[in-house]
Amino acid sequence: PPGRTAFADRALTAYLETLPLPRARLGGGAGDWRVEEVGDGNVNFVYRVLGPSGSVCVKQAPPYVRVAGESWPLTPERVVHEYRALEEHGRAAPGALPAPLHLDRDRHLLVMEYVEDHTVLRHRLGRGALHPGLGEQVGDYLARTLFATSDLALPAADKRALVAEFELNTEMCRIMEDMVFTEIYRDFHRNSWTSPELDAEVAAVRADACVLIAAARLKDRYLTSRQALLHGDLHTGSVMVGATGSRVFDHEFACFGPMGFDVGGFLAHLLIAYFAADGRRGTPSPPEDEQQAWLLDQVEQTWDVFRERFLALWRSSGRGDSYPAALFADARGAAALEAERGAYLDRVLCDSVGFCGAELMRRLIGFARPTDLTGITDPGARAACERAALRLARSLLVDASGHRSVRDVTDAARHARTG
Ligand code: SR1
Ligand code: MG
Repeated sequence: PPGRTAFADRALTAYLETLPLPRARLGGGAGDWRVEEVGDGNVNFVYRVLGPSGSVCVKQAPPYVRVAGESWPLTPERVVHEYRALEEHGRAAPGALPAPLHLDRDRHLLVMEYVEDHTVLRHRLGRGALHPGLGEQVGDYLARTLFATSDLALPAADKRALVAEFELNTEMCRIMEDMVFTEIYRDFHRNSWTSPELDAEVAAVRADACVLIAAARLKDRYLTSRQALLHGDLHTGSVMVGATGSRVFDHEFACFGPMGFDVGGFLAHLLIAYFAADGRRGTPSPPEDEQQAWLLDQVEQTWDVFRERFLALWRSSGRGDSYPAALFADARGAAALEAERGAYLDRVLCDSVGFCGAELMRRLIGFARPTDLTGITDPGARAACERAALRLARSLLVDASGHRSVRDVTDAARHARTG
């Protein structure tokens, strides 16, 4: 039945021939098109279809988690939310996402631009490479998308309608709620870590009331905040990089939530790459290599650019219903509002630091451990860098507000690395 299994190549090309936009991009007809399965994520089937004039990407959501099969059912409706998030975020940050071309609600399938000559950021980082401008590009994406979908930019009625639409992505949010904030803190069959090397650390984390309370507080924030439309799973596997910049994709976990969930999630994966670089080389030891210094610089750049561009957008386009302009029209009001803008961003930083710690923690000891870490073949070297990352995760989680600037975060990463 449609949507239940991977497409056979011929069925896919015959199907695409019926769609005007993809057909125009590809050129020629179905007989001229080549299909490659390119997905390496946990959840969906992804194809690149190449024609004489161009290519498209087809993503199909089976009613289960691809890597687990039918033993782990999952709503295929996720593709609808992904498509809608591509539209909403694409409007806010033109050029920063692949262009959506077609949504088929019955087949649970979307077609989008295939971004040629780009590489998944995680793969690039795993080879020790840099991508100049990364922090600037992702910081800009975050500022534009999070601002545009917040109450600072949107009239309340429009915002409520969008919130209501994305509330329906509840099964995907449930995965995040469970995976990030709950499952890793107890015995659960899908958890995994470098065992036995990290057994004692995992036991200590689970017995640490400060960690458990901090994680629960963040879960509460994720559950209750409707601050902006999030990507919802922004990591280095959700960003493609190339000579012309970066593209953010894979919005299937999109929902309204706290801005810091996206910002902190991305920072966590830059930091995972930072620690993993030691694992690839052996035991952590100073000095940092060139990539590690660059990664910490990108942590700072991402936040600094996000903050500055968000503030600029607020000053120029803050026409939403919160902070009503009429109340801050005179000079005293304007000064008070400008101070409040800084305080708002300070609160986003505090959230981001906490969520960064939570994401680090779950990627070290839960399901979906990243290839930066699993690719380190020597368990001793892997455990050593993971131990350092766990130290940072704990400190960001339990003392988010103690990290008052992004430089406090990068200092803490250096400190955790050297023990
Ligand atoms: C159902 S597993 C979900 C996790 O794996 C995917 O790769 C996502 O990144 C998510 O964190
Ligand atoms: Mg994904």
